[in-house]
Amino acid sequence: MSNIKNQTQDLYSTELVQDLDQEAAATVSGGTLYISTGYNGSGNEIGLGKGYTDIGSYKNKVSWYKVTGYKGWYAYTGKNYTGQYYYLKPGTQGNLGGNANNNIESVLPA
Ligand SMILES: [Ca+2]
Repeated sequence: MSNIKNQTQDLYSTELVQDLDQEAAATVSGGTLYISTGYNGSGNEIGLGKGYTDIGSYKNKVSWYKVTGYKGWYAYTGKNYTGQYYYLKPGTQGNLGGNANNNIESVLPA
């Protein structure tokens, strides 16, 4: 539904990933941030493999996240990695509460 989703799918379908050695491939595939517009992964969901200065149609709608792999992510209340930010620890998932809920506009791998 968005450019973000198309870019993420391209990242994982590209032959370049298949050419990487296993360790590098694990790094690529392990750095995904999943976000959804509803609590507990409900609503629209997307997986992001890199930072976005503007999360497009998900902007100010994200209510849940999941971080796979070993890298954390920063979620910002403003575009271009500005405003208040939250550190999302690797291997965790949860609903966003308080000021974070429906307030994220950009995301960046740690
Ligand atoms: Ca929401």
